[in-house]
Amino acid sequence: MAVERTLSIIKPDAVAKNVIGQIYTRFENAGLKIVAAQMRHLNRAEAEGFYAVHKARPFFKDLVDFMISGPVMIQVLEGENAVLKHRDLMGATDPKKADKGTIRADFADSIDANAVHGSDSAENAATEIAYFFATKNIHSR
Ligand code: RTP
Ligand code: MG
Repeated sequence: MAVERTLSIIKPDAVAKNVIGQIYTRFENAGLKIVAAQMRHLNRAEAEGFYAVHKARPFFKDLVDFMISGPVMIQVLEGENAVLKHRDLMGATDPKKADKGTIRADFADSIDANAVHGSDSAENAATEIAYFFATKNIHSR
C-alpha cells in the first residue's frame, strides 16, 4: 500500500470542546503521523476558497459561517492509505449515521458541527494541503 498524505481539519466545535489531543491520539494510534500543523481562525474568504467545490450547494453558507465561528486546527497526516484511513476514523458526515467509536460519533453534534474535515481523495488531498501549507513546512519522516 502506498504512503499517502491527507488534509485534516479539527473544526471549531471540537476545538471549543478541548478534544484536539484526543483526536490526535486516534490519528497516532491508527498509524497516521502529523507532519505539519497550524491553528488558525479562518476569515470568510479563506473558508470560501477552501470549500469552493461546494459553492453551489444549499449548505455552503452555513458551512462557511460555521468554519469561521472559531479557531480550527489544521494538519497534514501521513501514512499508509492515509486518505481512506482518516475517513474511516472520522465516520459518516452526519454524526447520527456515524459508526460507534468514530470521531464524529463521539465528538460531533450535528451535520454542520461535525468535528472534523478530511480530504476525500489523494488528488483533492494534494490541492487542500497546498491551500494551507508550503512544502517547506511539511516535515516528512
Ligand atoms: P468534510 O468535507 O468536512 O470532511 O465532510 P464530508 O466529506 O463528509 O462532507 P461533504 O459532502 O464534503 O460536505 C462538507 C461539509 O458540509 C457540511 N454539510 N452539510 N446540511 C447538509 O446537508 C450538509 N451536507 C454537508 C458538513 O459539515 C460537511 O462536513
Ligand atoms: Mg468533503
